[in-house]
Amino acid sequence: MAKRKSRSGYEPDPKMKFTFGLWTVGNPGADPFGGPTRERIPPWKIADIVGSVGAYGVNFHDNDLIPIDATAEEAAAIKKDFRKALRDNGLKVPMATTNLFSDPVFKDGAFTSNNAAIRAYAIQKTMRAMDLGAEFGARIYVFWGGREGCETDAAKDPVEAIKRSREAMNFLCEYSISQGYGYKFAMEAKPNEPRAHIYNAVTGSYLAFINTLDHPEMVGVNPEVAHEHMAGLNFVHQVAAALEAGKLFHIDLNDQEFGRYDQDFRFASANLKHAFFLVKLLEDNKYNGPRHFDSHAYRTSDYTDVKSFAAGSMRSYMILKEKAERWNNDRAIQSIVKQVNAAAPAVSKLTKKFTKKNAKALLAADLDRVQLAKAKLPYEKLDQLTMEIIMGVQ
Ligand code: GLT
Ligand code: MN
Ligand code: MN
Repeated sequence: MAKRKSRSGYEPDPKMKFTFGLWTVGNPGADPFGGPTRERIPPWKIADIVGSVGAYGVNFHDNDLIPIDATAEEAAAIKKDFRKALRDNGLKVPMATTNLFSDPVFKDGAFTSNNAAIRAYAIQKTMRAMDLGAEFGARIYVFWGGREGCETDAAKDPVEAIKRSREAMNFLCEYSISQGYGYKFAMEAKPNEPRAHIYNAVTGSYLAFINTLDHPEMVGVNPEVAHEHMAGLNFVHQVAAALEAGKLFHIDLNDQEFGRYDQDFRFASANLKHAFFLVKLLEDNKYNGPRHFDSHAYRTSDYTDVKSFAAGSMRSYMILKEKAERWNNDRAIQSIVKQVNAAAPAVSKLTKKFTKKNAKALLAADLDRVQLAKAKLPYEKLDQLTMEIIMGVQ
């Protein structure tokens, strides 16, 4: 059994590529019912916080770094300070994205807006934001269509919305290629908030959409725990589908109570069992992209507590990673896993590939359903052993 580490033994491992967004650690704590509870701090100061907790990198939307109405001189000064903070803290910028949701121009969407000039502006803004990301070394570009949706289907043709999204993605793929940026695009789904209904509501929708693009090889997904849980889905299964398809380009880790508003809680703070299986899935499958924490500290926190929030996110991941190893090395668990995964070489070789011969042999095979149904499946025992690992007594 793996040795249990001391309280201080779960430092963030750079190989995990733990990242935070300027918009997450710098979130000032506003909600729909009240204004900010923390002062807004500049990007370089946010980078200092991210660096102080030992993270790998920091990501941004164009306007997290450069305000939408900044002059060229202001932009240059902000970039200079930010670049210095990145250097001082040894931080990378693995991912960048575009804010296509805050400004009133996007109130009815960006790429799917009914107004062709707004659609063009959204693409133009994204091209500029891609330039900015590339300037800081970003190689992953996230697309979260926060306002790509509607309140009423009277407002927008949903088929047209898909076509408009495709046109934008095809254009931007070509832009990345022509600029030599080498971006991988990661599409992020969400079912609702801020719109009543957002198109491509779940990760699976994007997995289907990607294959209709001109450059599907450039495009993958960025699933977020909270978003799939808002939809009542099993996030681990969504991520597994993306992994298996070779499309998990980025991941947004946070937490969310089922059936509530978009909470963006600290990773592993609400649904520990799901968080455990998620970490196990990522580690077992050797996911090596960034692990981004897309969450906010409670509105009650000050910036000292924000540091606890950021450090805690990474620490919980490291703890769950150790628990996943413990699960993989636990003799009682592995013997059940082995027992339930019953091998049947004589028939499984027939189903590997369809041939007329295999089909004929399979039809003739002696598969006694009554006998087969008798195989033991001690999943209660297996789950209890799993829970005891999660609860820390195994
Ligand atoms: C916004 C959203 C997130 C997205 C970010 C990227 S912005 O905070 O809630 O889920 O990942 O645009
Ligand atoms: Mn969210
Ligand atoms: Mn997200």
